[in-house]
Amino acid sequence: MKTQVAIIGSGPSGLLLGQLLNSQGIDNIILDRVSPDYILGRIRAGVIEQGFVELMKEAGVAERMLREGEIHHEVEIAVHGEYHTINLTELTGGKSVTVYGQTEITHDLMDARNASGQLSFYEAENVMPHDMKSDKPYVTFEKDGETHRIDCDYIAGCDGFHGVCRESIPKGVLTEYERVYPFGWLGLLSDTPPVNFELIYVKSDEGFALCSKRSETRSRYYVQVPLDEKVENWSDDRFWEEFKRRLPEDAADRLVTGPSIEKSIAPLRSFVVEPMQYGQMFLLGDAAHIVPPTGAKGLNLAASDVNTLYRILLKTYKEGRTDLTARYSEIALRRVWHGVRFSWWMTNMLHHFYRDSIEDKIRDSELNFFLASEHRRRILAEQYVGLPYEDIE
Ligand code: RFL
Ligand code: PHB
Repeated sequence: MKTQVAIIGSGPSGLLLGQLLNSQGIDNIILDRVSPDYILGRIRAGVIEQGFVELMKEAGVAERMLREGEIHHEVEIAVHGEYHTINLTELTGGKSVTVYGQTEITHDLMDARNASGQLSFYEAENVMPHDMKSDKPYVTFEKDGETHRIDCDYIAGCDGFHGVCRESIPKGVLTEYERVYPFGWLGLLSDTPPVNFELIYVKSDEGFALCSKRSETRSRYYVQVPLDEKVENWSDDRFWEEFKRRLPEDAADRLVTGPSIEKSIAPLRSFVVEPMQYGQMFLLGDAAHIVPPTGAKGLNLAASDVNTLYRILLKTYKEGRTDLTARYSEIALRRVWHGVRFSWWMTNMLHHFYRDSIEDKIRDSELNFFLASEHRRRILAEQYVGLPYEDIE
């Protein structure tokens, strides 16, 4: 087989890149090692920046998101029972975020891909990129006992943190930056009315909690748990009890509990590799960087990588530019580091690390400092709604 761009990974990065390229007549094939249903079963992000919404519009797949997604003009931070409202729209001169689940985005992108007739291979085994340093890279994989080969111009590594693309780059080429936090988030999804219209990030003596949602009838809640916690030890009742303990009194009184649809623990990590490319292969999204979910930036950074690579490939194919592909990593990383810093900062301020330590007292002080004036809340708001994408000249 032959294509222009071989895309490894059918998460939001791979699907959105494929759809944008399709819209400009740039041929691509998507490969994933698991099935579409498996991908749709992962419950992940919920807060979408405006830049991402604009990209979905450009790809022609935003119709349902615009209809069903909720626009949020505010976010609440509750510290030891006291609410602080971050008015995103006032503080940023009119910006907002959209609450629309990653599962729904993936669904919409998969539907559009099916309608486009472009090739995709799911449950592809032993996917492997080759000759990335040459101008004739290719990808091999196995499907139903047969080995296939895709010759291409470029390979897009959209295969997440545990993917094969980053691993296939020779040792010594990449520099890895990593921080593992001493806790994780236990998340629960339930068909119960959300406790609040706006999201509430909660800092309490018992630890962090987050009230999020997927719709007016579906809630997504999280509590900070030690790194070694096992999800099997958390019955729904135990979750609700612990979650309620952390909420401000009025929210605890309003909370409606119910059976979980999904419950899982995500460890928190900051991770970046530099550079985000190797020859004709580019790394996008979680394949190149991971952030703790506190700033709601993971999926949004994946979208900005897609934006960067898409615009570079467009100028390369349509305008004959030969200089831009080599600059992908440098351009993408500038925005990535802002997102990594913001997520690290929010994680630091909102979580307890080690009880009674001087660092935890300083974290409290920093949070109080940033919530105390409009000028400082604006710094938080500008980053929460998302920094602008860089133009590709
Ligand atoms: P994905 O979604 O992991 O998709 C990668 C795909 O690649 C496939 N794959 C392979 N295919 C072929 N061969 C191989 N060897 C392969 N290895 C892997 C996988 O099967 C998979 O289908 O990466 P992508 O597309 O870069 O998307 C990244 C996002 O999923 C991630 O950043 C976000 O979910 C992070 N995140 C959040 N981001 C936000 O912007 N806002 C949020 O509110 C938010 N909340 C969250 C989150 C992540 C969470 N967890 C569980 C990590 C909340 C949580 C709890
Ligand atoms: C979510 O709804 O899953 C969510 C929302 C905001 C975050 C992280 C996760 O910061």
